[in-house]
Amino acid sequence: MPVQQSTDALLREFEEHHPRALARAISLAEAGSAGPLIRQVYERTGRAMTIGLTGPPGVGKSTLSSALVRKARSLGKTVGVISVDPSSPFSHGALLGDRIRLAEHFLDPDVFIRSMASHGHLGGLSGASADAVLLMDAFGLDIVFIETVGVGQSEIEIARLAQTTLVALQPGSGDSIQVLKAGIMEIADIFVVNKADHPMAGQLRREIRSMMEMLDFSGWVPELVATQALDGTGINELWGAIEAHVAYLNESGEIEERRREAFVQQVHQLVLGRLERRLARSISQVALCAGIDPYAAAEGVLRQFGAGEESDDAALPVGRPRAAVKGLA
Ligand SMILES: Nc1nc2c(ncn2[C@@H]2O[C@H](COP(=O)(O)OP(=O)(O)O)[C@@H](O)[C@H]2O)c(=O)[nH]1
Ligand SMILES: [Mg+2]
Repeated sequence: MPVQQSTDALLREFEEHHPRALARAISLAEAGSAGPLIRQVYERTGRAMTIGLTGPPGVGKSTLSSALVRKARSLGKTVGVISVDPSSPFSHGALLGDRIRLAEHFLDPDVFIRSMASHGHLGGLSGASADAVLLMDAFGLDIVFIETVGVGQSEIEIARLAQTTLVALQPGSGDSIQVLKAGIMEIADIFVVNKADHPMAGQLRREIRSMMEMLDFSGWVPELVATQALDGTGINELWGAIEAHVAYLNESGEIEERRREAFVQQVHQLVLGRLERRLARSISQVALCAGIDPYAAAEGVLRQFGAGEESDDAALPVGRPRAAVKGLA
């Protein structure tokens, strides 16, 4: 089937709200081919509440997701859940755990659960996840949860897709402080101390508070909520904190900033992904030239991209003396 025709058919089903159309659309996103569809549905995005959930494996993120989905459903909201595991593309252990934890929602037609992998998206897994968020949003889901498995750089990127980011930490695990040091502190809108039934829960709360004292917050100061995801203790408080954050974003106008950041990140990844592919081709061609030195090779490659030394000059604003512009640098 020609690509155009299949996109049209998919778009029609998507607009008619067939869950299988959303499922197919997200599979396209994983393969890096959802572009044409996203261009068609993009104007319908920007309505969903997006909530990122990150933290070390085993802290209870999927159990928390499940409890939050239950809460959202009790409020009559339709929900999407995206589980992402950037750290282990070949092991589906964490994703299997996610499916078990979320099992109670599988039969609910208003809950759409999806695990993400990246087969060929230009922007890698976070690019595919960004597409999935847009697709769920355009599909009309009220709330989209994005769960990532770890606390590395790609998790931080993925968390940035969300308007509200929850960082879940586990009492009695020495890695909490490591997590806080790894740049996670800065992305948290809400800290969740899960497994509050654990004897070390109070100590972890104190540790988070004292780490927070070392940072300067302008605007929103992260909330700290204790939960027991298994029996639902603290979930209402957590929901209240999420709503307070969303209200803050709307009242302060920061919501626009967050949207812009997510947009910039997505464009950056798409452009970078495409450039990297072309770059790899150009470099391997240049590398075949016998006797070329690395600087000459780099210059040759950059020239192919219109970014050689001469073309840099050529790109200076017209009508401005070159010397003056150079002096500014
Ligand atoms: N004691 C206790 N165990 C919990 C709690 N929340 C989750 N768990 C358990 O922690 C384990 C890991 O949970 P999971 O949601 O898969 O964590 P994830 O890897 O962060 O998604 C499971 O065995 C859960 O049953 C809690 O509040 N208290
Ligand atoms: Mg999980």
